[in-house]
Amino acid sequence: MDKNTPLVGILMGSENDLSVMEKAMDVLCMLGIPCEMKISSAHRMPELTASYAKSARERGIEVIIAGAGMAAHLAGAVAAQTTLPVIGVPISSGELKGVDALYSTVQMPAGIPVATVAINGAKNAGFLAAQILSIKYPELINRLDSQRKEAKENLLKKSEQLCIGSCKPHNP
Ligand code: RP5
Repeated sequence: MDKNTPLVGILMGSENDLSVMEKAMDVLCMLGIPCEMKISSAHRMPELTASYAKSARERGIEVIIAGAGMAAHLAGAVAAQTTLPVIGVPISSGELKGVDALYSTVQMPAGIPVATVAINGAKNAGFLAAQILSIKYPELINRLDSQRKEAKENLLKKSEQLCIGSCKPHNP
């Protein structure tokens, strides 16, 4: 894996999506996976979105994560232009709080899939991208396993603390 060549392209429809989408980048950085982030609106920048998707594979990108809110067509528009795996992140914004974006992102026609995560599920988009890449880059398998082990240990610690708390004598 060349640290200077992004393997994952993270796209978002607006700068207002950044606080959600940067969580995908955080996960990829934690796992040592080079990535790039760009704003590319399916509606406001349709030509740029298409050219990014069309040229992604030849630039070395292996997975694309695309997040957008409201009438969220970004992930689908990207998937229409590439056979790279595309992970869609519906973002909560506007009156419908992401349900509109979820439906727009997940309901793709047969043959043009978008692997859709939960509303604001950018962290899982990062993990899913890493798991896809682990097929080709086996060094990621240990990193993913360690991350799960760490998450489990953190939960066990929290669980022990809960038990101590609830076992305190009750003084009315
Ligand atoms: C989508 O519409 C963007 O992804 C964003 O989530 C939503 C609203 O965009 P802004 O008006 O905040 O730029 O295209």
